[in-house]
Order: sequence, then C-alpha cells, then structure tokens
Amino acid sequence: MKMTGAQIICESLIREGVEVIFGIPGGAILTLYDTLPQYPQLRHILVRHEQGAAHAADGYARVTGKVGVCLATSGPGATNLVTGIANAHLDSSPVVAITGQVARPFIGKDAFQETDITGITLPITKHNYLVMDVGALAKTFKEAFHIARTGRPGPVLIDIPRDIQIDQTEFHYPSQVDLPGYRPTTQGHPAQIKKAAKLINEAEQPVIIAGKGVNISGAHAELKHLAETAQIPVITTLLGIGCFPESHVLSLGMLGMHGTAYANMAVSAADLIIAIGMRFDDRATGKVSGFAPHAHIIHIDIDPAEIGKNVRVDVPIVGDVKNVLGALNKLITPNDHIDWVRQIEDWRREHPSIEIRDCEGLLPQFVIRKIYEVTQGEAIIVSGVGQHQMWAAQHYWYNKPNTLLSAGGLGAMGFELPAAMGAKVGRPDEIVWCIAGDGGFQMTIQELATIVQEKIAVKIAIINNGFFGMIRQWQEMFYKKNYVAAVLNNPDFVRIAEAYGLPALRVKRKEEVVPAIEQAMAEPGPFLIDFMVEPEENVYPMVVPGTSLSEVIEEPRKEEAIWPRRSTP
Ligand SMILES: Cc1ncc(C[n+]2csc(CCOP(=O)(O)OP(=O)(O)O)c2C)c(N)n1
Repeated sequence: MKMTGAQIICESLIREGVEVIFGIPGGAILTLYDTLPQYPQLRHILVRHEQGAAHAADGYARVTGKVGVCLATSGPGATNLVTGIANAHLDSSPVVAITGQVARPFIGKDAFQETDITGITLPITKHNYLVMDVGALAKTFKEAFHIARTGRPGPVLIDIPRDIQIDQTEFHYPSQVDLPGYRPTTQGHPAQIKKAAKLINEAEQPVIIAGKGVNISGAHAELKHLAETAQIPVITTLLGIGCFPESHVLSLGMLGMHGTAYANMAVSAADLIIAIGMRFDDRATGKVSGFAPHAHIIHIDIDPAEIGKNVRVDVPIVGDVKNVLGALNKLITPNDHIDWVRQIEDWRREHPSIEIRDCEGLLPQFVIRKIYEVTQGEAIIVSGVGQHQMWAAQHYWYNKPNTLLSAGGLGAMGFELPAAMGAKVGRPDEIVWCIAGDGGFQMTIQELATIVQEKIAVKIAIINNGFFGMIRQWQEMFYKKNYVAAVLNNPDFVRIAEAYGLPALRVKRKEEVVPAIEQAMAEPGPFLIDFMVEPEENVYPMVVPGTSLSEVIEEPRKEEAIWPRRSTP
C-alpha cells in the first residue's frame, strides 16, 4: 500500500517503540502534524520553545533508556533545538530530532525559514540526515534509531523537506540495518582484560571512577561485584551518580571540582585508577598534569575516541562496560585492601566535606537535604546548572541509577524544567523534583504552560538566591567580589506560577521547609516552591580551576556542623 512521507514517518516511529513526541509545529512540518491524528498511539506534547522539546526528549531518554523524540519546523524551529541537541550529545543521551525543511526545489535559495540544520548540527550530533527521496525515509528512521541507541548513545537529526512529507511510496520497514562503517565494539579484548586484571590484583591503593557508561550499559551489578570482591572504593563522576549506591560503605561520592575532599584525595594517592564508562572531563580531573600522579590507569569505554583523549592510559579496553566487567570479574582475586580502606576512612573523618553548618537563615543545602528526607531518597532529581546543581549532587543521596539528571557536559542553564517534564512523562509513577536556579529557571520558564496543559505533575523547587549564584561565587573568589552582571531582580515566582495555573508557595524560614515540601507532595499535580535562600552561600569543597584534585579547598568552618556525614538513611 502506498503511503505519504508523513505517514511513513509515523509508521516508522511506532515501529521504533516511540510513544511520545515533544514539539512545536511550523510551515515546513505541518504536513506531518496534519497526519499525527491518524496515529493516536503517538502522544504529541506541545512545548512552548523548541529548546524545551529537545531537553524534554533528553530527560525522557535518561530515565527510560529509550530514545527521546523531538520535532520542530525548519529555520528558527530547528535552530532552537540546537542547545538541547548539543546537551544530549555531550551527555550521551539517545535523542532523535526531526526537523522540517523547505521543499527540495527551494533548498539553497535562502528560502523563507531555510537553515542548513544538518550543517549546523554536524559537530553536535552522532549522525544526521537530510532525506532527499521519500523512498529513503523508512531506512533513514531505522538507521537513526539504531545509531542513537547503540554504542555510545547520542542525538541523531533527520531533516525532512516539506515535499518529501507529501510524496508517496510503498512502505516497507527494514528489519535490519546495514552500516558497515558503524559497528561499535562491545566485547573487550581478552588480552587487555587480562592485563587489567593483573594490575587490579596487584594494586595496593586502587580506586574505581565510575561514569554514566555504567548507567547506560546497566552494569550496576558487575560494578558492585568488582568493588566488593576486591574491596575497591568507588567514586563517581557527576553523570555517574547513582550507578553505585551512595549509602554503600565503599562509596566515596563524586570527584572533581565540587567532589568530596576524600574522593579527590583518594584519586591523588591511588596507585591504580579503574575508569569505567567515563571520559575524564576537566571538571572531574582538575589540572590534568596533576591527576592521579602515582597511578596506573585502566580505561574501559565503548567509545574508542575517548581513550587517551585527556589523560594518559596504561590499559585501554574498548567495549560495553557490562560485558567488559563481566569478563574482568572472572579474573579478580578477592582482597581487602585494609590499610587503604582505613586510610580513606581517616580522610573521611578529617575532611567530612558534605556537612551543613548551623545557620539562622535558610541554607540551600538544607532545603535539598529536606527534599531528600521527605522523599526518602526515592525521587528523580533534575537540576539546572550552577550552585544548586552542585548542592543537588552533594546533599541528595542517590542509591538508584538514573535518579539525578543534570546537564553535565554542556552545562546548559534551562535544562531543569523541560528535562524534568520529560522525565515525569517517561516515568509517570516516580516523584520528579526539578531543582532550579532562579537564573536558569527563567531561561525555560515558559514550559510551565506545557506542564499545566499536559497535567505533568512535576514538583519545582527554585533555589532563589537572587544571583547567578555560581557566577557570583567565582566573582567573589577570583574577581575581588566584583559582582558584574550577577544580580537578578527576579519576578514574583509565586504569582508567575499562579498566572500559569500552578499552585505555589514562598518559603523564607527553615521551619517552613518541610511543611511546604509535604504540601507539594500531597498535591496531585505540579507544584512550585520558591525557596528564598541565603544569597551569598558558596559551594564547597572546591578544586580551583588550574589546580590539582589534591589541592581541594574545604569549607571555611563557621560554626559546628549539624549534620553527620553521608550515612545509610
Ligand atoms: C545557557 C547558559 N548561559 C550561561 C551560563 C553560565 N553560567 C553558569 S552558572 C550560571 C549562573 C546560574 O544561576 P542560577 O540558575 O540562578 O543558579 P545558581 O548558581 O544561583 O544556583 C551562569 C550564568 C550557562 N551555564 N548556561
């Protein structure tokens, strides 16, 4: 039977298991929109800005492990997706972005709403396509979803001229892809695995640094087995948070610029780093020449381009983390590393890192810890970028994979609200808290309308410090408190929420925090709380840019800490 291009797109999406599309219509994609009602199994969520569509698809992908889909028209619709696509690219999130393009005869003529979106997104997609023949549509979708979700996941863009959506052809969905140039290596090389096992079995001061690759590959059990068998402490990257339970006695939390002091000290003193599904981002390594100076480095990653990119590696293993760890674990001899573990325990006692000082005013860390307590650690947390992002990483404790969603690689403010929306759509039975900065929140604030219209029950906590907080902190520390372009004269967020049709509260005092969070949780729909926190609180510990992890600065102690260090809830 013949179908239009638009019908073929919908049929293809259904065959790929797509249930939700986030998008905004426009001239070059209207034929596809016109066809959507024929496919009620495809839920379309009308966002208010295409950046929101891309972040929502990304958030959806991060919590479901499925491919998130966003849809935009040509020109400005497509360019509005760019930040979200780049964000998905840097954080290895499987997203398929579909854009309308001007009709084929108009391409290259600077036609109305024409942009070369495949050119623009070439460096920020895993792959992209401009479909110039309706007969190629089905095959393109098959390939795009395959590329997005396999190997190291990432975004794929499909640009579809308007007339291709109208053209007709027979529809056959391919059962397989044939991409000779794309065959990700999934099994690690046995000789390399043997070398790695020897280093692990001989190491006296090993640490594991686990990244998002563990989450993507679902290698949690294998990671735990390795850590427990050889008693190796586990540190995570920001994106790796949750891949190893933070309540586990071997967990040292996060490393890097705002990681725990003891994690950074352990990396600096280690004689072996086992880096698993992580990419040695500069925020994680500190000054590269000072990174793990005494250690051999084993690096396991599915993306060969990551090996040796930022740090020297002694034993590279390219492969899927789950497979590699499965094979490696068979060669590991049990060990207790008792002296090393005790040494780290001493560092933990001496440098507790994640404590909240007693304070009359409302501390942002206190708010996040209370959200942790009221939700009993069971929520999915979606943060923006800045100080609140780091506090969300430090003061909510994550024991399950994919429960902290954060724009790690790109650091895109405005990620929080639409990504939380996508996460809640993907996992409607989970509690989703959006922890937003008062600055970043205003970059995608318009998605409040989407949340209300689509009845997406996201709970929103604005950590309102009246500043671009992280900018202010850097200006305080490195620019002599010259607070240029950091002060925010904010609108009344409660009234804004109410104008969008969302119940909201403002909280100024500590004793109001828990009742407000409880009220938000009791509400069946979305809810917003504007937490007016101490304006000039800083994030510690901190590894100052250009210094090594061993030079981590701890919080200047003001008063006695009131919270114990990380412990099992
Ligand atoms: C889109 C974008 N623009 C600019 C920046 C630079 N930047 C990093 S943190 C920050 C301030 C964030 O302020 P806010 O959202 O209020 O969070 P806070 O740091 O106060 O918790 C800025 C401007 C960025 N990361 N992303």
